[in-house]
Amino acid sequence: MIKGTVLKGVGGLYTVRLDSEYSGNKEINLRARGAFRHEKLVLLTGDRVEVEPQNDGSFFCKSILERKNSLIRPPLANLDIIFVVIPCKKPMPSFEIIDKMIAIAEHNKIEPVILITKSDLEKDFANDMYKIYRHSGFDVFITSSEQGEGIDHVREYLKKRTKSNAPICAFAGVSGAGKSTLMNAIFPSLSLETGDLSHKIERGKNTTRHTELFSLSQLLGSEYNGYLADTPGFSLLDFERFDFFSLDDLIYTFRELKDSVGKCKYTKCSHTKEEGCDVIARVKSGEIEKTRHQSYVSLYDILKKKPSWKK
Ligand SMILES: Nc1nc2c(ncn2[C@@H]2O[C@H](COP(=O)(O)OP(=O)(O)O)[C@@H](O)[C@H]2O)c(=O)[nH]1
Ligand SMILES: [Mg+2]
Ligand SMILES: [Zn+2]
Repeated sequence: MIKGTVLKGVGGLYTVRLDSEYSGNKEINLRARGAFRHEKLVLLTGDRVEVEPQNDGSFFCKSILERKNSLIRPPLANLDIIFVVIPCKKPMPSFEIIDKMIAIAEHNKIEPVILITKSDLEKDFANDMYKIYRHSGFDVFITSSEQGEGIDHVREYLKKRTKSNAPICAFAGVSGAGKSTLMNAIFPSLSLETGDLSHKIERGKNTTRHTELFSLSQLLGSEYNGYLADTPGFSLLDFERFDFFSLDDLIYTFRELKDSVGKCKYTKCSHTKEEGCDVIARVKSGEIEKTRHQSYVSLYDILKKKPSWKK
């Protein structure tokens, strides 16, 4: 059986990188068709598939292997590491959006790594963010594609993470965060399209239209494995409507909060305002960052309002 990974899909035509060469080819194209289409299965970038060569030389997708996870935004399957790209300015980030992205990643067993961009625009804010997320238990990088800050660190980090594993990694964040520019700075051979935010809206064009995986053995060298994706930025409105998980799961998506489970005065503690709450005590002592707890409370309120049939 020939297996491979879906690198991209544009207009129903998918590019698959095979695990080993077939007839001298490592990459093939295929269309989702026949029986496959009737099952209403939609291939996602990152999917692991079994393919079969046809008599006419084309390929047929036999099955999609079980997914570790799948996201709607960015539209990707089997993600292992998500680089949450946060600009210091232009557009100004909100902690709630950042922590929501992190929570969604954690819930889907995707490791969030924080990439602060455009540090040339707002150095103090970059440092504050760095402290908050390091203290909360994440790997964090401060970068400026403009000034070259942090670029080598991120490249080295990718090498470290892909030497003995083959993770699927993606850069994700709001439109205009500097994702494509940063990927170009790390890997000049990529030359991804980048653009000014206001410019994009004016022309109604989104510079990164689809999600494509790039092979890290091609970008970093043959001793490295896995894939890296640039993703189309989402607008904040898209993200507001984002439907994710239930109230009971929430605490487990905040890695530094979940140690408090079972330690509060009330067993049904919501960790938002109760007396005798271990989370609140740890916020007061400075062990938990205030902004992280504030995001937890906002997400708690959103999830509480969610109709029960959606839970
Ligand atoms: N000042 C500054 N601007 C940046 C930096 N990185 C990206 N930009 C600008 O931010 C805008 C959006 O960048 P882009 O990479 O297309 O963002 P994406 O939508 O996240 O892929 C572009 O006008 C870039 O020139 C940076 O490090 N510093
Ligand atoms: Mg882009
Ligand atoms: Zn509590």
